Amino acid sequence: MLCWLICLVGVHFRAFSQSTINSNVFAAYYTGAGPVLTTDQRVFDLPENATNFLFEFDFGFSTDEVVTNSVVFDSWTATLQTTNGESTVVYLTADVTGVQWAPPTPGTIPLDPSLIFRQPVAFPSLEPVFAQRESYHVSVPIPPSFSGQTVNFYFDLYDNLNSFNSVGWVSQINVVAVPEPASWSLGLAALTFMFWKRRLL
Ligand SMILES: [Ca+2]
Repeated sequence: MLCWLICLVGVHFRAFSQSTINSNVFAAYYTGAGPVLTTDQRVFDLPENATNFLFEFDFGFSTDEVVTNSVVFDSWTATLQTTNGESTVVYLTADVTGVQWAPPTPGTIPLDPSLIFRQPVAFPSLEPVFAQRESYHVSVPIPPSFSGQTVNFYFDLYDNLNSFNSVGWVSQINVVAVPEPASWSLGLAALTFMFWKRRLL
């Protein structure tokens, strides 16, 4: 896995962006189409205070592969990189073994996996249906070195070219402000009131 991530990060300047649906809203990519690597690429101009913002999106991965020794599995990997290539962070990679959050990758910015908010969501209706599937709503932090930079947000589908296929998908990707503690408190107060009122009814 580690070797594969290093190769993947290094190949981005040559990656070909190809969307099968609509890369700006929802895109799904399937193995078996020929290329070893298929990339969803989205460009963002980040503000100077990028650490005050998060990337927010849904993603999922599904596969017919099974866990086998000595096999590099099909995978679906999210990476953020400045257009000058100086800063890179790997947010996650998913394969038949599950999701690795912020996998340590040489040459990239380390990220504490606990800083990635993730919540399971329903898998969309995609054909064909594969044996194993997982999907999440995710918010990821933006490291300081990305402030004021033009960046590429990549989702890469690696195809190991065996007979077992996979699909990776990603929703619209939004840049959202980090919630203020005050708004969290207000939201919590509103929820508390709502549940308290519901118990009285
Ligand atoms: Ca495969």
